[in-house]
Amino acid sequence: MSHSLSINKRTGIWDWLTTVDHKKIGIMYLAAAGLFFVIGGIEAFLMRLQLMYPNNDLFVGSTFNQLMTMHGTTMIFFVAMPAIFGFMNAVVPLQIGARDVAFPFLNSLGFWLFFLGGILLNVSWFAGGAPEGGWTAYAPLSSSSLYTGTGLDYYVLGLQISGAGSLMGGINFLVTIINMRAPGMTFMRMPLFTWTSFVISALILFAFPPLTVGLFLMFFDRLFDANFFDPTGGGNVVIWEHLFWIFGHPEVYILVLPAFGIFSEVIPTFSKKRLFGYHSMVFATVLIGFLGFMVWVHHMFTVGLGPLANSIFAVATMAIAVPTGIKIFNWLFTLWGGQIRFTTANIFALGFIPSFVMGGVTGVMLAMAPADFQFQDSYFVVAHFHYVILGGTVFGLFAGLYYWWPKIFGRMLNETLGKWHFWLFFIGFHITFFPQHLLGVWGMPRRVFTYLPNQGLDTGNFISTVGAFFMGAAVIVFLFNVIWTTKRGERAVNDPWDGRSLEWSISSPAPEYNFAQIPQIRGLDAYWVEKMAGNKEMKPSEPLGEIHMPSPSILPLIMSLGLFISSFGFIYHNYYIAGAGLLITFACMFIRSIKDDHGYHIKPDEMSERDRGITA
Ligand code: HEM
Ligand SMILES: [Cu+2]
Repeated sequence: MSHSLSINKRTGIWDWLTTVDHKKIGIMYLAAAGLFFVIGGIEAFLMRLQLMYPNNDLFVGSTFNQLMTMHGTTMIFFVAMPAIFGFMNAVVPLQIGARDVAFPFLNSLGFWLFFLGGILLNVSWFAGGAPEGGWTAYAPLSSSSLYTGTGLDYYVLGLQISGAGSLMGGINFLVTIINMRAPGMTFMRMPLFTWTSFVISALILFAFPPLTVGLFLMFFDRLFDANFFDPTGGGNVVIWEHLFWIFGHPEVYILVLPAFGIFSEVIPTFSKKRLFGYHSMVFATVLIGFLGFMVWVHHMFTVGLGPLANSIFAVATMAIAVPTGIKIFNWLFTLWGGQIRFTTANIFALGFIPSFVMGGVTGVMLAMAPADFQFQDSYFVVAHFHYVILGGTVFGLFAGLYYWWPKIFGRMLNETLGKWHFWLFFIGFHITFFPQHLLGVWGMPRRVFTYLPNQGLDTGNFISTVGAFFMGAAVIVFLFNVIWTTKRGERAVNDPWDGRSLEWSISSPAPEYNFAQIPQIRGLDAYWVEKMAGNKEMKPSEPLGEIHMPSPSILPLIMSLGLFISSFGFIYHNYYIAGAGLLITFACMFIRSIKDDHGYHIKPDEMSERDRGITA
């Protein structure tokens, strides 16, 4: 509308609801992931309580199935995904020397879609029961309304809405990383976390559409009695499995590659060495990303696709061990001879290595198709995937939190509490999940709510639940650390860890425009290069001038609310509400299209002296 140059300063809650600042959106992603982590963690804990003793009757039948489904779905879609987006938002623009992401408005929209999708899914608890088809929602458990009330409708629409948000986020980061790197920041000078973010953004671009299509078909099956997957109407359950795993397998790499990126930042920093084999790390990342799309059928060995298909996918799966092995050795060689500092971030990285390697080994075991006929749907599988997603992704997320917390929040997390957190978590993790390998081979099936006494499963299950107590304690220590730090934590300097990449060259937390002057990049480990040349700061690539900023907007939230409301209309077959919700969303899109918004400018005298480089 107007070409106003006034600064739209907003404060308090309104600021958070309307912000398009990638750093604030990053914090909101992290906070939301934290909230869902607590919910998903409680669900896990309740399941373990039920399984602590044979013939227990705490949460049985449908209740257990709901806990299991919601735990898995929550952890994957509403904890690991948003936490990764949180770090990407908080870190990637800083690492490439950019002032923002390519599409700030879209970034905010992506967050609100994810968040309201997660809320929608959790509403199901209070609306007649959560979904109970497992996080994979296999048909016909999921496609026919005969089976599970409205729970699965919440699943379908919750994932659809949040999936749209993830797709937008992925596209945004692809464009940001391709287009917005500072002068001199070639692809081969990008920090590894940015590299992994780039690769997983591409994976999101290709992996989420199959899920979207699958969910739409399931939506039609459930709400309009179509028969895509429901065999009673001539549908085909295997098609759903293909669509799901064409998304689902790359998804596990979407979750773990950024963790690899985090370790590739943390280990060199705390070894005071450059990352060993940078080029091979980049190559391995791209190769893993590519192979991630070639192996989805290893989730379907027992479907009956035949020995030829199974063999091809088995070999392709095992091939991924090669680039992954390259990465593991590069981390070890980075540590070798380094001046290692055992900070909390670094011990999470070090603890990750053996844990993840074990998950990798059981992965290769599962990849042998004939062996998989035995392991299939046993607790061995539960042990395997927790070793990779917890030992990989979650360890990575915690390492990243301790590493970047000062940059994100301007305060240092307490290291003593951090160490307590690590040891309780690490020990608890192995106590919980190691016995599950054995339980699996001893015959305990996956997704069961009880077992009989004296069949050799009692001790293993008991130990496993004891481990869960340790992990619960660890998370409480961490939450306490967060609260304590926010109140009285030590203030962070710009570069508390003697870091190597660009984000450490600016103040903690970063000013809203990130860089008063976009820096000139002269090599890999851009900031380290300057430090070694005796410089305290990056060399600017441009004179100090006005900085253009995007305006905040409430539209992304309202747009997402429209879809949220409309979902209830679909779930309860009230098409007035469904239509009204969609109308809200389309109206927002219309307003966004016709409104002429040029953002605003920050003038040099509005920047703090420190960020302008006036005081050293
Ligand atoms: C905090 C400790 C955790 C404990 C104690 C725990 C425990 C469990 C249990 C008991 C099950 C049910 C297994 C079954 O009956 O088949 C389960 C399933 C699952 N968990 Fe966890 N879990 C934890 C953390 C995580 C994390 C961090 C993730 C992912 C980021 C995760 C992802 C999953 C998935 C995807 C399933 C499968 C659900 C399904 O089959 O629908 N879990 N977990
Ligand atoms: Cu897979």
